Order: sequence, then structure tokens, then C-alpha cells
Amino acid sequence: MKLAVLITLTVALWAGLTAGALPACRRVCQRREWRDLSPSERDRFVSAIKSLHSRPSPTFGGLSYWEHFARIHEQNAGQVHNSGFFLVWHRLLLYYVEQALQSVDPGVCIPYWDWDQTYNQPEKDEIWKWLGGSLPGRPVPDGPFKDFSVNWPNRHMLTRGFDMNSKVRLYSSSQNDAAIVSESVYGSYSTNVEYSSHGAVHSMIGGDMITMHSNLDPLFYLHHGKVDYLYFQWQSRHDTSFRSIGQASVHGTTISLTTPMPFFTDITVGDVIDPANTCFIYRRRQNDHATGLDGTDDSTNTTSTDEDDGSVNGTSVNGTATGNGTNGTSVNGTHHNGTNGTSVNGTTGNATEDSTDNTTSVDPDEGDDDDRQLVQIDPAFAEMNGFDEKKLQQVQEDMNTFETDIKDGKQVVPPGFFDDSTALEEAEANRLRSLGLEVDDATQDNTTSSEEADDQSGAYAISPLFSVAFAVAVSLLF
Ligand SMILES: [Cu+2]
Repeated sequence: MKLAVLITLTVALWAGLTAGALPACRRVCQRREWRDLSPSERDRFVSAIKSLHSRPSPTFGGLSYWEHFARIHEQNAGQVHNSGFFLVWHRLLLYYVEQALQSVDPGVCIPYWDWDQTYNQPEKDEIWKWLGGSLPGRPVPDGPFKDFSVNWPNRHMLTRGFDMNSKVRLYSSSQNDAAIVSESVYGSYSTNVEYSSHGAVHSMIGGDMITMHSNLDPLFYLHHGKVDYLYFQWQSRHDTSFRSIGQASVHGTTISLTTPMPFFTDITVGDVIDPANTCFIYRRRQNDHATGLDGTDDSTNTTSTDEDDGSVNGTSVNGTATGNGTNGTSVNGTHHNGTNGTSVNGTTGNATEDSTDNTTSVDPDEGDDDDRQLVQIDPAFAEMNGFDEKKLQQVQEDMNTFETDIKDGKQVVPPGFFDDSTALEEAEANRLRSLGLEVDDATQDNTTSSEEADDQSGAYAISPLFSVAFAVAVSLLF
């Protein structure tokens, strides 16, 4: 009898371990825009990253638990970019990193970064004040990741290549919205996001962010949190059952819900497209300080984690501006506007000075799109994503066409289309609650004490079922 129970338990346990589904959520994070985090929540996020970086990788000798994920990302880069895996695989990566962070501090969720809020003046975004600025060709000059030394793929200091004096812009929220509206098939939406808004942020930041170990930079996770939030918004418009993958292809092969994920081969595509499995939900930004959008003072932002950043942010826009002022039509494939730090700076030289009329940060033209050039995909980034010059040119032409269509009113977001975003998010939170999951209350600090941290290694967390079965089996043995 005892033996039979033991065998049954062992089989159940084995099945639980090999079934491959993600373990049941311990709780569901409400991932929030980073400006909505309290100062202490921001500090805890940074501390958790540093703690992971002080712990050994469970798999790779000589690497930290933080570098562990950079190596996984790099070694699977060819499969998970430029392919239908892009959105789903990065969602899974965020899940594992979030679980790992929670093994250090259970109250931490990955925040996202609304880079489209300051798309037209990304150099003024407050995120540089929090996570440090950028000096092309130099290690991160300030903030909590100054002197952040990493060992993958070689020993170096975390580096960003963004020239804070450049005048570039990223994709706007209306462009992001238009993509959600117009791309109703997962595969096309994934491709659109990967090459346009997603690629632009990597290319703009430069340094480690345009390599395939880009996730050494904590900004990677805030950026991909935003990308995943866009995907979540797309799902809540086009895939409300969170079950559809459409016609997504990977280098010519169509993937389905049962396709195993690269590297995490016991997890399928279908496992990750439902937030009930990946333990997160997104919360629309509440803090609406539109820093830099219109050049107004942001001194009322009480949550700013201000450090001395006078030398790198906001005050000196004169003299080094690039951009040919013709915007949109002349940036296809062959021109680079020198915004990507060291990699493409000046290669075709279309920089024209506008130093005389841009000596202060209150230039009336600053809010005008035509003043700035969209960040182009860095050729180095494109090459690592596996596309050649011809493909790069095609992608950039597509991006320019999309942009022109928006300006010409051909890509229209129906009035009110996004008005119910908050309601949709609340409905999703309620669905998860109805499944018996504990969902964060996003309006309050998550005060879970770090002493409650357990030692589960996030990527290889043991399921509660396993723990219970193991305990019962042991108790039966004695
Ligand atoms: Cu990636």
C-alpha cells in the first residue's frame, strides 16, 4: 500500500517535472511604468539586479546570475530574432528574469519604460537620471550602474553609446497604436514591432544595447517590458482568448502553440501567451508628467530620483545637432544621422548645423517632428539580427512608408479605440483573480519584505506540486 502510494507519487512527481508547463504563479505582478514606482520600489529593483549579479549562474561557470541571461540571449539570438519567436520568446525571458529577481526580493516586478512618452526628446527622458546617462564610447558615466563590471562575452564595463546632445526621435505612441490597429496577425505585428519601435530604442542607446548581450543593460528589461506591454495590448485587441499565434514563421517554418521555445525547450509557445501562466499583467501609466514633450519644466515631478546630471542631460542642445531637416523621405537605408554613438557616426555625413537657433532647451521648434530625424536601425544591430544590406534597406523603407502613411492619415486609429485600455487591464486582472491567482494591487507599494525571499533559482524554480509531493513521499518513507 505504502509502496503503491509512493510509486503513484513518484510518477506524479516525474510527470510534474517533465510536463514542461510553467510552475503555477506564486502571485501575479502588475508591471508598471517606472515613473509610477515609489523611490523605494525603484531602489529595490536596482538592488535585486545587483544581488543577482553577485550570485553565481546556476548553469554557466564563471558567470553571475545576471550575466547568465545575457549568455542565453546571445546564444539563441539567431533563433529568437528576425522570426516569429521574437515577441513570445522575449516574454519568456522577462518571466525568468522576473522570477530570478523575486528569488532575491519577492516584491520586485519588472517595470516598463514608456519611451514613446518622450519620443521627440528622448535625451530629456528622466530615465537617464535614474538608471544613468550615456557617453558615447565610454562606460555608463553615472547612476547606479556606473562602473558596472560584467564578464560576458568578455570583461568590460557596461557601456551606452547614445549621444545625449543629438536630436533624434523615437516612435510615438500614435505610431505604436497604429501598428496595433493595423496588424491583426501575430506574425506581422511581431515583425513590425521588432524592426521599428523596438529596433530604434536599441539603436539609439547603442553600446551594449546594440549587441546580442544587450540584456546586460538593465534598460533592456524596461525597454522589453514596454515591447511586451505593446504585445499585451495587441493581444487584448486581436487575441482576447490569449491563444492565437496566427501565421508566425521562423526562417520559413511556421510555429504553432505546441512549438518548443529555443533553449527553454520544455516550454511551448502556447505556454507563454497567457498572462495566467507568465504571472504578469500590465498597468497603464498613471503618473502623467510629460517631461520633455513640450519643453516644459518637470520640476513638479515629486518622484524624480534626481542626481547631478547637468553635464549629460537637457541643458546643452546647441552645436552638435545632426539631422538633415527633410525628415522621412531621405533616410531610407543609405543615410545615417550620426545618432548611434561610435558605430555609424558620420559615415555618410548628412549632418547640418542648426546651432544658431537651438541654443536653449525652450526652442519653439522642439516639439515639432520635422525638427528631428527618426532613429534608424543601426547597421551593426541589423547585421546581428541576420539581415543583409538589402533587407535592412527594405525594412527601413517599410518603416518610412508606415510613418508617411500615419502622417498622411492612411493609418488611422479609430476614435476611442484605446479609451478602454484601463478597463481591459482591470478585466484581465479580474480574470486572473477568478482563476484563483493573487494579483498585485498596483496602487500601493508592494511591501513584501525581502526576508521572505526564498532560495528558488528563478529559471529552475521547483513547482509547488513538486514540493508537496516530495514532502509527502519523504514522510511516507520514515
Ligand atoms: Cu532580444
